[in-house]
Amino acid sequence: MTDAEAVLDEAGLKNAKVREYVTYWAELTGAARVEVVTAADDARLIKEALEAGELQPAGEGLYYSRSYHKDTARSEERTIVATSKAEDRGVYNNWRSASEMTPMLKERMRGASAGKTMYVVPYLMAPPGSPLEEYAVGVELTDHRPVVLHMIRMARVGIEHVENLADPNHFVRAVQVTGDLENLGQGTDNDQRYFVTVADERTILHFGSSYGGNALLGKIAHGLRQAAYDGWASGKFLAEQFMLIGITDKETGRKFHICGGFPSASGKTNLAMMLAPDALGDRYHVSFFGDDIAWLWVDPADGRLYGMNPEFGVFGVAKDTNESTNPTGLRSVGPGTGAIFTNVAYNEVTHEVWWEGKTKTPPADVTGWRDWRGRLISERTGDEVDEPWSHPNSRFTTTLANVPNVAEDFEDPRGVPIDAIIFGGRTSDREPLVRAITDLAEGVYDGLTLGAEATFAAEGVDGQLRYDPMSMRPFMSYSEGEYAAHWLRIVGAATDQPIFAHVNWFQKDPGDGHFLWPGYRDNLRPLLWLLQLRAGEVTGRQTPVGILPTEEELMLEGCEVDPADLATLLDLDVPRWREEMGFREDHLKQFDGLPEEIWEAHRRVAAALDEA
Ligand code: GTP
Ligand code: SPV
Ligand code: MN
Repeated sequence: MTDAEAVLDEAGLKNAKVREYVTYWAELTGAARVEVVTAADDARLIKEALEAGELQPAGEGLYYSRSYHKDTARSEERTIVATSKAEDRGVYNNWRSASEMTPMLKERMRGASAGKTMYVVPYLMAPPGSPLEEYAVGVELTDHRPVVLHMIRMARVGIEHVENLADPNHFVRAVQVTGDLENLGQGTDNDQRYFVTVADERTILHFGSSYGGNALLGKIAHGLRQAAYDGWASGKFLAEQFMLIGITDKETGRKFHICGGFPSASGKTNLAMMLAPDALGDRYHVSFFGDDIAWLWVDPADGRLYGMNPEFGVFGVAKDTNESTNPTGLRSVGPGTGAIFTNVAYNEVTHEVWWEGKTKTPPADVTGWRDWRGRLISERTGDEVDEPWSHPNSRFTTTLANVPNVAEDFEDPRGVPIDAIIFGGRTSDREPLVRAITDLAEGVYDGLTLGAEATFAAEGVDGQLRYDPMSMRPFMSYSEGEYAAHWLRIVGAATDQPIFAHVNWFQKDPGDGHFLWPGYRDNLRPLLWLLQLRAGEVTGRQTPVGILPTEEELMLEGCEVDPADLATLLDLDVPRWREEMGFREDHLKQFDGLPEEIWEAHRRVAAALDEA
């Protein structure tokens, strides 16, 4: 192999701790070459990837890629948080001891990058100058060029982020080794993959995938799991799978910010890219700050909760993105954006891409079209004819700057003050359109009891009804009891408290299964009501599970919702809720050391339901 030291010298990478880390892993993985990457290398790397067939052209400045067909989503089962303290074991973090996992991962990675290039990707998961910048620095080592191209879009990449650190050792070590994808036993008893965050050593070791959250380590492994652990260990901040938006009232000039968690593939990106409904667009504007991760802290200077998006790009679900659901999404991957589409359908003649829901029906002329696995559509027979053309977890990758409604101040290192925190998921019954919660413990309790249908963003769980606390179930890195206490401490330190709410865009008619709420752009309506409630401009009606809007209070002009459906959306199914309280009790009982305030909130809600 080439001399890693010489490569680092040539790149001007001087941080001795980073150099040590790079040379150690170059040696262990047996990579044939080392290459240091900066965002400015993008055009060259794109060209190389096109030549190597890792990417295909998909229009002007647009690219297409396929991942290995057994490597298309996060694997929750194979994802582990390891530390040296058994107290860090939670219900969802798949805790194992670091002394067991680190040697195991090293063994798997040993020699596994032979013949390949090991790319060194220094990155920052924060706008430069952020008060949380010291937690945002990392260096991903990857042996797969498309991972580099995704990282350049999803994080701020360049050696400047690791030079001149106050503590040269304070960066996340994030190693991704792809392995022999065809022989890893994905999904079998002999599964070789492991995706491990050694949280108390700030080291991420992912073996056996080059797709999405398994491989773009700045994103959820660092931005969520590691950052959540750091935020708790330092006592300074929260890191959550939250979107973050601004809403401007153009009439009054007032600006509001809402953040909130919906489980994977449950509407965060769509909400953040939301165009106000036509009838409200003259007055209100929604701006995009983030669609998947928010870090939250309190500024003692003004006592407000602040939030920022650590990411630089969007890794969004393609399915059902179209002119009516998400026109902003389509613009953000338009010509010249440098966007990369993965695992959608691709036309090798015209270079077009297509996914389910992009248009009502697939292209009529199937000439040149191949499905996400690369098989010609024209050669489909029998049952294959009905199979989707794109993978349900197919995605697009683009930078924030390409998002038409990105906020002017999206890179402001100070972050933005948070007015409201919302939770929501795919819940086909019980959960009304919106219910507001003004008490902190009850808000945290509500987040912890978020129940929803799981999606295809993770392998093998699609459609399962399960609790997904704060939408963090797959990203939880320490125990849930501590997590709840940390939430109460951080948000409790704000003298100006945000309002909480639970929203649900996914209630269905039990008869024919249609969604009761039109969703997408219309989701602005319940959010405006929530802000009005916080400002004391509406009162709603108090129920045992929070404040619900009355029909008159919701701005419904131009909204096409069936009156009977609307009545259901704004109603509370009390018997169903009483039953739910029993499930919640069992769910919460799993968590050791859950703060008494959370149990009190649970009992308060249960008692109110009994009286209702
Ligand atoms: P991750 O990136 O996996 O964390 O997902 P996400 O929460 O950002 O979900 P996203 O916005 O990408 O939406 C996932 C799927 O839900 C897409 O297929 C959307 O079209 C669909 N969806 C989003 N919002 C709505 C809505 O209001 N109503 C309905 N019916 N579907 C929606
Ligand atoms: C999710 O699954 O919640 C995502 C996509 O945001 S991934 O980066 O694959 O985790
Ligand atoms: Mn996500």
